[in-house]
This record gives sequence, structure tokens and C-alpha cells, in this order.
Amino acid sequence: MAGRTLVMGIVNVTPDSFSDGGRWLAPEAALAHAHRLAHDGADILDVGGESTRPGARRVDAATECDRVLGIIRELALEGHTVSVDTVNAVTAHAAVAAGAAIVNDVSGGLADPDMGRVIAETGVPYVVQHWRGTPETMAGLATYGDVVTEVIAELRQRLDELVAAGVGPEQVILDPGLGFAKDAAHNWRILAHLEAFEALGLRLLVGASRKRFLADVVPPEVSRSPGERDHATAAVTALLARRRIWGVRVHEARPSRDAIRVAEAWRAAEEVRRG
Ligand code: PMM
Repeated sequence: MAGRTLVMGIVNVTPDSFSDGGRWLAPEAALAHAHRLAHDGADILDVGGESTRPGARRVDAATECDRVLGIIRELALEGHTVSVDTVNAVTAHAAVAAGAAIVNDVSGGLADPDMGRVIAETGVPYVVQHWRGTPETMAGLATYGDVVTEVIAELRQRLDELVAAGVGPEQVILDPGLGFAKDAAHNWRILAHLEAFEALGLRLLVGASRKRFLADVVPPEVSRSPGERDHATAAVTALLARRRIWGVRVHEARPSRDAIRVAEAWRAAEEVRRG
């Protein structure tokens, strides 16, 4: 059986991410933030230098590398497990050389035709997230007959192309990509059909943290800003941890780490009850 759900803590070294853009752009601020996430229970530190919020403009790989490589090197030297959140093969390659242990690609390889080769060569675990279009165009592409079957079919296609490029299926971690070319109803439908994603037999990562669909279920005065959605995020983590999903990607580590502890204690008590 799979182990407990892992916490991937978000370190956005960007001026424009939707919930924390600009807060950790200075390297010292990013490192301090990463250290706090680790202290709060993050198992993996996910360092990204390009915002993917809807409508975000692309940055070139050189700027992205400038933002993230020093931070990744430092965190890896300190012994942390680091992932790099990038859609660029050049950045992914440089990040792995700097010590990143995982590549997290919100485009699942669609944004850069070289990504499959880099993942095959480096052999690192690779998060294949579902998206359509680009952050600039994705809002207009959130049309599905059935979101679950279509997202799974598109992820399978990504997987086939990656395997053809030499990537081992065991390297792949799938992510349904909540909010990426998906509206709130699509996100909830995916969460209600996780067994269909689990049936693919690969590890699953889910990124619900602070996303807008969570604002719709809590009163408006609570959900004013993304930072006020951390309780709702932790509730999602608890439900995902109940399924022992491989990982959750979150802005605040402690609430999710506690939610996972609760799910594990509950499970242990159930096992005692079964005897
Ligand atoms: N969401 C964002 C960025 N990267 N990566 C994965 N694997 N899954 C996600 O859901 C995901 C991601 C957008 O959130 P952010 O701008 O706050 O980081």
C-alpha cells in the first residue's frame, strides 16, 4: 500500500503568481519562505520562476533560470527534496544539474518538445499535469463533453508520447491540473472521480491550494483573498489523504501536514477496529 500523502510546498519566485506573486522574488525571501515550509512539514519544495496564472505572460528561460537555480542549489545542498516547476526543458535540465530531484511541468510536456528527452536522460520523477493551450489562452478552452474522460484521454496521450521519447512510466506522476482550462464545476467533477485517475496505476499529485473554486464554497467575506483559502485547502488535503493520493501541492504546509496526520490517525484507528 502507498505511504502517507506527501506535502509539496510552493516557492513561487515570481512577480505575478495569483496568490503570492512578488512576495518571494528576492532570493533571501524565497529561501526563508522555503525554510519555513520545510519547518512546517513540507516533504518537497517546489521552486518555480514563471507564473502560470490565467492570462500570465511567458518569461524566457534565462530569466526563469536566474530566478530559480541559486535557490534550488542552496536548498538541495541543505538536504531538501526540491522540485522545479517549469515548462522549459532548458530550465528543467539546469535545475536537475543544480540538485532538483523532481521536474513539475504544468504543460505535461506540451510546452516544450525537448522536455521528454531531458526527462528520459536525467531519469528524474516527472509531474505530468493536464492543461490545454497556454496560460494566456486556457480560459477559453475549458469546454468538455465529459471532463473526466477527456482529461484522462489527454493525459494518456501525453504518457504515450513521453514513453516514446524514452521516459519510464514509473517516472511519471499524473496531475489533473485543477483550474488549468477548467472551471469550478470541472474541478469538482474531477475530485469526485479520482478513482478513474487512480486506475491509471501511477502516482497522483493534486494542486487545489487557494484556487478560486474553493472561494465559491465558503462565504464571500472569508474568501476575499487567495491567502484566506488555506482552511478550505486543508479540508481538500484531508479528503485526498484519506485516499492516500501521492501528493498535494500547497502554499501553506502546516495545515495540510496536520490534515494528513489526522487522516493517518483515523486510518490507524480503523485498522485497530478491524483487529
Ligand atoms: N498549479 C499552479 C502551478 N503549478 N503544478 C502542479 N503540478 N499542479 C498544480 O495544480 C499547479 C502547479 C498554479 O498555482 P500557483 O500559481 O499558486 O503556484
